[in-house]
Amino acid sequence: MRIDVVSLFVDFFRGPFDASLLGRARTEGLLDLRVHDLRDWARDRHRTVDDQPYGGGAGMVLKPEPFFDAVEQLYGSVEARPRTVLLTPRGRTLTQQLVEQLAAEPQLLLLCGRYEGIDERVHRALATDEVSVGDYVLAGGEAAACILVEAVTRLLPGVMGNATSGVDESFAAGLLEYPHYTRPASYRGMDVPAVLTSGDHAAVAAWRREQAVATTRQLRPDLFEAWRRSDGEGAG
Ligand code: 97T
Repeated sequence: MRIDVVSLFVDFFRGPFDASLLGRARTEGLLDLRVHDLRDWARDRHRTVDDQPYGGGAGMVLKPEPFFDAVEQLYGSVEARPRTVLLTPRGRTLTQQLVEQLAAEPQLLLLCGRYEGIDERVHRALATDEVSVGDYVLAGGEAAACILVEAVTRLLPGVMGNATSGVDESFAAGLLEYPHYTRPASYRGMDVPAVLTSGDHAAVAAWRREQAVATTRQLRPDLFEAWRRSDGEGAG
C-alpha cells in the first residue's frame, strides 16, 4: 500500500514512521509511506501557507492553494487523488471498522492541518473522509495521522505474520481481549489461573472466551452492549 502524508511538520514523523512495526513494513516493501512538506507548495519566497480568517477573529487559517497544488502534483488532478483523509476534530471517530476499510484501499492520502483551521474548500473538495481519533484537542493532525497509519499498516498482508489471525483480536470480534499471563506462576501473592497451566486446550479456550466477555462488560459497558445486540446472542 502507498500512503502519502501532507504536513507542516515533517520531522514529527521521524520516530513513529521509522521505528518498530512501521519501519519494518517500509523496509520490507509492504508499505510505501511518503511524507510531504506542505510548504513545498507555498507560492511566495517566505513559503507562506496561512492567512487571516475572512470575517475576522483570532488565529490563522491554512490557505487552500498549497493543498490543492500538492494533490495535483502528486496525482495529476484532484479527480485522480486516492481516498483522502483529513485529520480533524470534526471528523467521525476512527474505529477498527474504518481502519479495516482504509486498509483495503490501494492508496491513501492523509492531510494534516495545524493552527486554528483549514480553509473550508479543502474540507469540501479534497477530503473524501474527515476523521478524528477521539474527542480531545490536539495541536495538529500529525499525531492523529500516526495513529491511523499504524492501525492500517498492521492489517496489511505480511506485516503481522500469522501471530494474529484477526479472530482473537480485540474489537474485531467486538470484545476486549482475554487476560494474559506469563511466568512466574505466582507473583506477589497473585496466582495465574489454574486452567491456564492445566494443559486442557478446550478448557483454556472456554475460559478465555468467558473472560473476554466479563472483562468487556466490566471495563467497556458500551462495547459490551453493542456486542450483545449483534454477534453476542448468536455466538456467545
Ligand atoms: O485536535 C485536532 C487538531 C487538528 C487536527 C486533528 C485534531 C484531532 O484529531 N483527532 C482528535 C483531534
